[in-house]
Amino acid sequence: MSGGSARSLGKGSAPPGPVPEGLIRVYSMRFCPYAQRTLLVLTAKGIRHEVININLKNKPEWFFKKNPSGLVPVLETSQGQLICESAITCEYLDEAYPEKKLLPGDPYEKACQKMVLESFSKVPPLILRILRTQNKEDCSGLKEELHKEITKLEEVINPFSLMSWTRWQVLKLRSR
Ligand SMILES: N[C@@H](CCC(=O)N[C@@H](CS)C(=O)NCC(=O)O)C(=O)O
Repeated sequence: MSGGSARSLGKGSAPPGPVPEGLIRVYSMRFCPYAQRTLLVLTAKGIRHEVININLKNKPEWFFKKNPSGLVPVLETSQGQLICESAITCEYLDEAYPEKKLLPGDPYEKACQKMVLESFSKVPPLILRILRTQNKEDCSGLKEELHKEITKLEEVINPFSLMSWTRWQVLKLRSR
């Protein structure tokens, strides 16, 4: 992997060249939880990739050709194919690099994993909304909602991995 900690490209920057053969590129932003999904899958599967960070507050003009909605993550292959939406990038990577499968083959098991992912998708925006809310009283409903979502997830995910991290984040938010 290369470029993960590189400076972000913004307006006025030169568009990057074609993706070298044997690599896949991910347009990312260092603190984006959605881009982290794609990066986690790339890492878990040992896929050779390069990262280009995008300055989301001052997006390069050329980035809209990669994804007209202007959102990261986006994957680009050496054939110039573009794939966006984090869940779709993850599934694409799992299918395009089948040596080490992450999603189960059984359709029901696969559907279950997608349901968990869909449920978890409610968590990052809630955390962001809480962090952005200045007035602590306004936050209580959001915190309650977050707690409810995490409790649901705890029933299906190993409590010693992702959930223990998320729980720790919630405890920190509660003590604010
Ligand atoms: N549904 C999208 C959400 C991606 C998303 O919201 N990315 C944020 C960064 S965390 C972004 O690109 N924001 C730029 C903008 O809103 O203009 C996905 O799952 O990929």
